[in-house]
Amino acid sequence: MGLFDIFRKSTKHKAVFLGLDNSGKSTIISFLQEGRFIEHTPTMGKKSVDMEIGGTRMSLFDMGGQQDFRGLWLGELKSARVVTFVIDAAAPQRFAEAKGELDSLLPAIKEHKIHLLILANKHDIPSAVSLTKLINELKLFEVDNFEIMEISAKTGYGMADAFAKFYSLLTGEKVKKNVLAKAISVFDKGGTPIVTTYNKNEIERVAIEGGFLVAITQFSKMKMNEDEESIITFESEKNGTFVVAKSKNLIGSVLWTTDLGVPLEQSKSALKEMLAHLEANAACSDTNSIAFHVEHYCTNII
Ligand SMILES: Nc1nc2c(ncn2[C@@H]2O[C@H](COP(=O)(O)OP(=O)(O)OP(=O)(O)O)[C@@H](O)[C@H]2O)c(=O)[nH]1
Ligand SMILES: [Mg+2]
Repeated sequence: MGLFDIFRKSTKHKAVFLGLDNSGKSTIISFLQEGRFIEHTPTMGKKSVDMEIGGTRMSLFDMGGQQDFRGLWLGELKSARVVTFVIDAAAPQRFAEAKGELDSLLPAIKEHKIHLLILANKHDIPSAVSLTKLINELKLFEVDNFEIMEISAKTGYGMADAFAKFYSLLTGEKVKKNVLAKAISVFDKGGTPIVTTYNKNEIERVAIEGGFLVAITQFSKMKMNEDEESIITFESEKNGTFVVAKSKNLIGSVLWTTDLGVPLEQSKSALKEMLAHLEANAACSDTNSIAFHVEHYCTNII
């Protein structure tokens, strides 16, 4: 190992992902890397994943959560800046066990001045408990200094906010999630609206809804091959730029404006990624399922 390697090592930030087996640690890490849900088998022992974002190198340690591997946790924790402790919010029968494991980590977390981020995962499951209930049931008010967020590594709910928080804790740099659209609307392939979601500050609801309809109507009139990858923009003087794209079963549209501060290209990719996510995860013939998945995924875009 040369001097340069030592230098590079010292600038790499380490985070350790802990929590019971089946809580979703590996799924969260792969969502952070790929921006989509990937199914995993249980982690045997530990796995480390390197990521580089904006020139910052990060090592994420994905620790196996099964009883046999929990003895490895403390050894990795000491050199970490952040511990992400994942809890399956839809498994209340395992809350006591999760709390027991968390409590056993707290002295080392305190001693080494490690940031603690608790992720209440599986928010997509209807029986998942609320954050307030989780805090009460796990008596988290007894823990000093931690952050807690609600996410779903399956639908993407809250993932961009969780990543922004994670990155800030890990690097000390303040980052904010990029808002990539003012509004999002999804239609079936025949052009019937299914769901429209607005940026919470948005007041021009009616005008925007009208704008989406105009854009979709124009889009539908265009002659395109069934499997042609098409993404088209429509300028609206009043609202901004409507980007429209289709996937196999759906048509999606986002409203982009210059004041978002992100390039149009980024909003276009976000739209394409959202459609791919919906095709893979939602039951495309069921409008309720599409609406549910759009609402969840949109927390990453608006
Ligand atoms: N519904 C739902 N399922 C999820 C979510 N996150 C993970 N899962 C599922 O939960 C199971 C366990 O996920 P993993 O990421 O392998 O869990 P883990 O914490 O890494 O488990 P170990 O490696 O054994 O410690 C998998 O079947 C995932 O698909 C989520 O947000 N919602
Ligand atoms: Mg795992």
